[in-house]
Amino acid sequence: MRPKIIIYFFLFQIIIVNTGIEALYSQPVPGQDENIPFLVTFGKVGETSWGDDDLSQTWFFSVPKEYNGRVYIRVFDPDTGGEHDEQKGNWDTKTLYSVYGGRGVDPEINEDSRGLQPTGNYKSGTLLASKIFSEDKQYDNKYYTFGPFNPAEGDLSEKWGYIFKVIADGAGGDDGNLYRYFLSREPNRDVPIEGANAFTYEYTFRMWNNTKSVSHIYPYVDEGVIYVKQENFDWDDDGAVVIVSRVRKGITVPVSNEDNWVESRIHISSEEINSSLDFQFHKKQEFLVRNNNVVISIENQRGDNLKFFSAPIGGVPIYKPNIIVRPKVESKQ
Ligand SMILES: [Ca+2]
Ligand SMILES: [Ca+2]
Ligand SMILES: [Ca+2]
Ligand SMILES: [Ca+2]
Repeated sequence: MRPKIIIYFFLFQIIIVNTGIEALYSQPVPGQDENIPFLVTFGKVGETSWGDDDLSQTWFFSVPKEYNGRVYIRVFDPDTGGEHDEQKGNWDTKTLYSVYGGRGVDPEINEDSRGLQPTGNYKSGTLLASKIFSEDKQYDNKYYTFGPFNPAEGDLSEKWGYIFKVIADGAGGDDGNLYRYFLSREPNRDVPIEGANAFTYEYTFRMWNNTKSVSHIYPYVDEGVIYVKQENFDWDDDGAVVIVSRVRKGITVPVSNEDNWVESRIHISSEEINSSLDFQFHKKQEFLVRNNNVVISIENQRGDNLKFFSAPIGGVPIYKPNIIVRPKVESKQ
């Protein structure tokens, strides 16, 4: 390459990074802007005081209608044992991962499908693949890959494209299974699908064991939202949860301590409609709260749950001080 061409090439790369375009290409779960090390699901007889309220976690992967390649759903460290996981007594946790497609998956049509509680018809759709993992050296600190799937095996939504649902259920034992997902176009590598995304309605995750770390999740605020109710579980009184948006510099919300839910209402201003909020999880500075697992969900005034996207819609919201609004908080503990 001649020097001039090289300069143009690097300028182009800088533009891509600065505009956040790369976010559209990534489907790691947790997402790359979230700074969350792992998802967590405990075994069937896990104690909720360890940080998982319902021993089940549901995620959705959306693939654009235009994509006609293969789809793989990769799970990193699907086993419970060895590295990454949270031990209680012997390693005895079993986790059932199930992948669903077809009609009935779309959570905007079928509320049970959202998997807020592992009850009712939350396993709606057609089972495409499933596998149970226990302590297993073969998959410790390694990937297991579901697929290939044809995009058309997902549930077609006009808005989101083809939707696949993945449920991790605690099927036995009391240890915590920590894991991650990646939606890939290849079976043995993480290769993102352009325009794909992932979302959940109830996020159960592990915080870093580092007092300096800040984790984020990005709920999307749709038309017609007046206020939202956030609910967080088992935060271990670990510092502060702060909400930032393009018109909100940062407000703290009431947080839970041990094995309890705490909720509060946050009024939404019109400038926050059609954008993502940034829920920031700032760890306690005075001492390290270790192995903190936490659950969060958010619903609007109609009781409809907001989606948390791994690649935030509209990008990571940045506070812009030139827009003046006065958000107020009503807490209801
Ligand atoms: Ca492991
Ligand atoms: Ca155990
Ligand atoms: Ca694991
Ligand atoms: Ca916790």
